[in-house]
Amino acid sequence: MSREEIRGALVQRLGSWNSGQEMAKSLGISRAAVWKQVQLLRAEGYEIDASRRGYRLVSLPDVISTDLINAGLETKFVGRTVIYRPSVTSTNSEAGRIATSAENGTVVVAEVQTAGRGRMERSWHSPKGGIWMSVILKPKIPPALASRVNMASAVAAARALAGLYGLDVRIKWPNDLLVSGKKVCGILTEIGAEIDSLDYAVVGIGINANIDPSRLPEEWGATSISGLLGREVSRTELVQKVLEEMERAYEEVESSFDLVYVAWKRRSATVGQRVRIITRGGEFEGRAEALEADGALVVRRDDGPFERVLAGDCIHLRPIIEKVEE
Ligand code: BT5
Repeated sequence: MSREEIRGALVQRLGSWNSGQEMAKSLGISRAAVWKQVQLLRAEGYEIDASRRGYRLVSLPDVISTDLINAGLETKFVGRTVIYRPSVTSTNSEAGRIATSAENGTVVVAEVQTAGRGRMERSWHSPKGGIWMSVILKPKIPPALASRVNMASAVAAARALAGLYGLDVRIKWPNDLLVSGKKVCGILTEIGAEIDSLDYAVVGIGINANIDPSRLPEEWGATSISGLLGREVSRTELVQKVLEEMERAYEEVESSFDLVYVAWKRRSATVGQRVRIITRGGEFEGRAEALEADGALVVRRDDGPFERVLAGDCIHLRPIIEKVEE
């Protein structure tokens, strides 16, 4: 336990000196015991200076932990409870199991997922280095408006990536995040509801953070943040930023949904594109014309009519380049 406490004390005062004697006194252990714990933290990748002034944490390793996420998290309720697991089947499944009794804003985050899930029973590749987390939300809205949570989550994740790294993040309908046309983040929202009220939404967010993009199959059209930036990023900082943006967007959903809707439309990668739409009812091609407030994509079909699509898959096609007559 004392290693956790020493880590917590150093993380809170990152970059500042902490007297070994005072640490020992406040934890009720010997100075030699403090030294031993510092050695163990160094072995975990924490860069810690030691001098006569005591100990100073210089940099954090790229590990995810509850106390690292909590230190400096500027939210009121999202992420106030963080459940960290080194390995799970799926953070969405784990969160779904506890959702009814959990506090609004509880987060489940894992280092790896052994059976990560995409939409429509597809699988989601979740190796070490990414961010795989689920946020339990309990908005006071009817189930018919649940798509708003989905929109807000895509907007929040996009704002986080744009805000931290200056990336031009676009939302491919319904809610994949693309940078330079490649997918860096996928979102899977699952809900528990009665007929007239939403009990909870579990928002699963997967971000390819520090993952070598050459290890992602070509046909996925995917990349990672480290691949785009040419350097690794702090996953702790990214998790915190996503949680802060989730809280902001969630509050907008309850008070001024228009802000979310406008941001969602503004970042669209899909409107204006030629698309192939695949729904349970069949497939068609056309031009994506608009996004509506209920989350629907409006497509002008090649065979004539406009169609509102509420659920399904969307593939961006290459534009048809018409031949200019000589
Ligand atoms: C999604 O599904 O994009 C939603 C992914 C949600 C993942 C998070 S991680 C935390 C939480 N816990 C879970 O179990 N899930 C959520 P979809 O649009 O269906 O995309 C799935 C498809 O993307 C797959 O069929 C692959 O083609 C591709 N894919 C799989 N892993 C990928 C990855 N890491 N990066 C990019 N593409 C991937």
